[in-house]
Amino acid sequence: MQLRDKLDQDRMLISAWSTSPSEEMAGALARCPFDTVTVDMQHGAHSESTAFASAGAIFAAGKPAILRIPVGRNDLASRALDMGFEAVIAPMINSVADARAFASAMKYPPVGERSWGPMKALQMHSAYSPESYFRSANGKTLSLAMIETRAAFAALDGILATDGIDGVFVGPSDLSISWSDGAGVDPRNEELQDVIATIGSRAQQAGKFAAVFAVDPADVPRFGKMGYRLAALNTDPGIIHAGAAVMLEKARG
Ligand code: 3PY
Ligand code: MG
Repeated sequence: MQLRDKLDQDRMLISAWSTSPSEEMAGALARCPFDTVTVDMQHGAHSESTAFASAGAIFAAGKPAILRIPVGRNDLASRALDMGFEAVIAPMINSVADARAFASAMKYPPVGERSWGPMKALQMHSAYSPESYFRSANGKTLSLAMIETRAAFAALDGILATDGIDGVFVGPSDLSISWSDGAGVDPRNEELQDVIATIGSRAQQAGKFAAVFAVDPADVPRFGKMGYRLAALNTDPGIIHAGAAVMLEKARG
């Protein structure tokens, strides 16, 4: 099932977060019971080649793949869709103009200016003909604009109203830096919770999806109550550390 269809089922989806430049590791994450895997090219160590190979490994495990592009790399957003990623997260979307440029790379005309060439995506999703892929791509692919600064929060309604933007993705670490005017980084700061809740409810009102990076998995049910439909959990090293801690505690009695 495609990511868009899973999101339409109205339950909280959980994504793993792949930072290690390894398709084997991305495939291993996809074989865990996550709903999807996000490959991070902004802060993760992925190159284009490891990211694109990871999309194939994630797809082979029966899961949809999401790519986070580096700041402003809208060329990679179109390319990610061609390579079979079903959603793209764009960091630091701080204005309606940023949102429009991102949406334009993600959607075919008349919504945007995505150029034709989804050869790998067509191989992966073999139920599509070129014509049926073209007709459904704008509706099935997801453009998620990151809200992670005060400027983005101020522009939120305009970003949500932008044609071709399917949802927002909250980055609580950068948001905490911006909110404190650079005083520190504290993604679980109490003061931010109201801001995160407001973003969730405004996205719902606008008929768009809200997603968030969850530093602590214990926060995910609360995000669900705020209207969020997708939460990304920690990074692959974090997941290995957490698993190792559980195993070692058992082994050492
Ligand atoms: C942030 O919290 O700033 C993020 O970008 C999450 O990955
Ligand atoms: Mg960030």
